[in-house]
Amino acid sequence: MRLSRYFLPVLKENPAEAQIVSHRYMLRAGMIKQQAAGIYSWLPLGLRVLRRIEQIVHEEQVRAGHIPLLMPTLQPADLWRESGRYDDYGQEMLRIKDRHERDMLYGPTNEEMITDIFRSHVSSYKDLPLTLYHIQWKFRDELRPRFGVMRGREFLMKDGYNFDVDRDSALHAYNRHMVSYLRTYERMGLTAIPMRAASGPIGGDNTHEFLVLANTGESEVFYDDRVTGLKLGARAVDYDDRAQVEGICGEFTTLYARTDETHDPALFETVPEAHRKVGRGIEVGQIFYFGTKYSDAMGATVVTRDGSRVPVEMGSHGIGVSRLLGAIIEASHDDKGIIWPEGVTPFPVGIVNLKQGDGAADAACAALEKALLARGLEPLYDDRDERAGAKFATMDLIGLPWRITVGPRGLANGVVELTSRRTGASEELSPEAAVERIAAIYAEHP
Ligand code: P5A
Repeated sequence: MRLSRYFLPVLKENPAEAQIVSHRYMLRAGMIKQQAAGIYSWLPLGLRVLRRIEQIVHEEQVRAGHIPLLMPTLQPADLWRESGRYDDYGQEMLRIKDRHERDMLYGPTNEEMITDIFRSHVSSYKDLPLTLYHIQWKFRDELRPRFGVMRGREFLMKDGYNFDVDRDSALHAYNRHMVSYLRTYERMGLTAIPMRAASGPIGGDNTHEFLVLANTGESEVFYDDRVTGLKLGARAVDYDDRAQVEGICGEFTTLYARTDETHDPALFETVPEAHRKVGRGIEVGQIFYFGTKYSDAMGATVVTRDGSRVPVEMGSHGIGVSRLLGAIIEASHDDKGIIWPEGVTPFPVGIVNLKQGDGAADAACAALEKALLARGLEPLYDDRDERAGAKFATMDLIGLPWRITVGPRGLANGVVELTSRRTGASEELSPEAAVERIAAIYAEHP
């Protein structure tokens, strides 16, 4: 992509309404535009990151054996009357009437609708286990929408729902989600700690939230700081292996880590003092096991192996897809701008032409662009007729992890400069070697 033809409306000034760094940088980098409180347009650069995050979420869900579908944003109120939540949900639910005066709502979550799909089509244990998920916009009329996409009213969520014949199988689904989420967040360059939580309006008593530590987080967290060193890494996971998956969950949930809702001061005291930490965190996901709460209320039953009919066991599992952009920026930035982890960056590399209009520099940039594209790596080429300083400032603000700088002086010696946004370290190398290096870096971040 050539910057001269792109739509990247960067702001020079700090927007007054943004209280936290991620919101400020998302506005300044031309990623989002607010259209109403808690409701945003996703401008091209923001959309590219959102799509990367969605892609990683999809890949890890499919790897865990979960199946995508797509449910609508608008739902009939009658489904929610069946579960009793139409009245319970209160003012957070946006209620709408259609032209026939039928009560509708903009879905804040989809437990009822997925249970309705299930009961219409599945009636035997032979079709289980089954986990269906989608990535879809939600609406919650939050009392205090704030911090940009972090607490929006309209926001993008991955929500998945498991259906199992018995409790053991449903707990395996719960564990499978925990492990797939750990991998998902790691691929985005995040450390997200599973913490025992409270279930709120979703229900059930077995639930974990995933928290990214950040001073600007909305939740107070209490933890043994050794949890921050745990990594799933590249280990092979067999999602059908109940013992292995349960073992990994044990590894990540044994050390003390809780939100203020479930904090147990006496138990916390047993953590060695040097490891006892209190901080703040951003909730980027939550998983729930709630058994038969919805299947009982809505009559979703299956025939078991012995011929009896039982309500299906369920859980639901969510990732805050749009919130993740804010969380990643909170975790990865400096005073010049965003620093995208390779896994989610909108473009893998930027090309800065120090002397637009110089024949050799223009040709070298075009050749680099072509060579990178041939490797499936689309660069953002700053081909504007601007000062070098302005080009660097834009690149630093939008946070591409790598930059190739091309100028007549280097080219005379056969070199370009490759710079890491994270460390600021630069090295000179031939254009071909720079392409190889970028390709090698991204081979580790499919
Ligand atoms: C699980 C999936 C649920 O709704 N039902 C379906 C369950 N869980 S949840 O914890 O309420 O939401 C899941 C994740 O969505 C993100 N989230 C938000 N993101 C941006 N703005 C909001 N207002 C908002 N509310 C929830 C969080 O990351 C949460 O973990």
